[in-house]
Amino acid sequence: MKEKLESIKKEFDAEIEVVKNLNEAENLRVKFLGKKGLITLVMPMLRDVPNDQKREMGMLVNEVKNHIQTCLDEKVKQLNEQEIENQINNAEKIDITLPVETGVGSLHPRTIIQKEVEDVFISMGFVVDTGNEVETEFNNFDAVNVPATHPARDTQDTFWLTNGEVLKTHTSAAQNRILRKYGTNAKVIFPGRCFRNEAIDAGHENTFFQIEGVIVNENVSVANLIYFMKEMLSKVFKKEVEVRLRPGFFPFTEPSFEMDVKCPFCGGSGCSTCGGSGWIELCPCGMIHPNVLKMAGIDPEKYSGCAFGLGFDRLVMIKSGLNDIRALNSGNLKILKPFKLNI
Ligand code: FA5
Repeated sequence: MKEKLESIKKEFDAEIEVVKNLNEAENLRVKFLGKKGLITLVMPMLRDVPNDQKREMGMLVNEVKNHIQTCLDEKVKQLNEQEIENQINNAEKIDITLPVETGVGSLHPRTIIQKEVEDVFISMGFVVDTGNEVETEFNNFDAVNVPATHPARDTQDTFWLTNGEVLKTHTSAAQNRILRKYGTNAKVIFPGRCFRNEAIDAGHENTFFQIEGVIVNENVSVANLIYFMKEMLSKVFKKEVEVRLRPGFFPFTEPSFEMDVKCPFCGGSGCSTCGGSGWIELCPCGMIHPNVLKMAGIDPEKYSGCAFGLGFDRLVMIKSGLNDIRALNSGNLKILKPFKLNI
């Protein structure tokens, strides 16, 4: 029996050396330790061993069995590690030289141009602030001289919340808060999203953007308004532009104007961007109404101010050549991603 055990051990030692994978290791385990394996088959021989040698032979069987089990465990461990190594090095290696569709995004046209406009204002000494999207009825209407009975309310119908607040219809809704915050030395712009109950078409959205600005100090006049607007538009259109003022009406400015810019594309001769008129209407503006200053705690006898708005989507469309405002809120990457500035 001893010889038999030694020959099994020898056979096992030779075969384990050439095992190349987990499958072969399992076959070896079955061959030597399985129910009908060589070690199991040798056990009945113990019966014929003389009693005084039984203990020694029993220990030898266990020794060979343990040897086989330990060698197999070690082999399986090695093969598993090798398998992981192979996966890392070969099969699952990432080839960084392959061209990959990364899906990297780009800034929305609005964001690009908003940053551009803000930078221009900052360079002229303005502070950039912001307004709320949900506003009180007072701030959106009453504080800018549009009391409940004023017909101007009808032109800016909006989405009313059940608590009586509104989705702001214009950036002017922040005027009262901004004027209170910056007081008699205000030089602030405040861009923001606005909402109106609109019949939507290529030029009108229910959700759109405006950029508004106010300047308050002693002796602020229309000249300041024209200077800053002209400077801003010249920088945005990257050329010296001509502007003109037409009379306008806003309850919160007196006098009120519409500022047009001479079409930077055709130079005033008429093209599709300016609709053939040679001028583009861009900035509603005016001198801040004394009532609005008073409601913000500023003495209109001593201080004056001007305010201007910018239909921001309009500017984005002009600069990007988009002819439908709805594309801006669409999330349609085919339109928005290849966006390039015309100017
Ligand atoms: C106002 O909203 C005033 N608050 C602007 C203002 C500010 C005047 C400060 C004086 C002093 P108006 O309703 O005209 O004004 O809107 C201003 C601009 O916002 C428009 O010229 C237009 O470019 C843009 N706008 C208005 N409604 C929409 C809409 N439904 N969709 C897209 N743009 C709009």
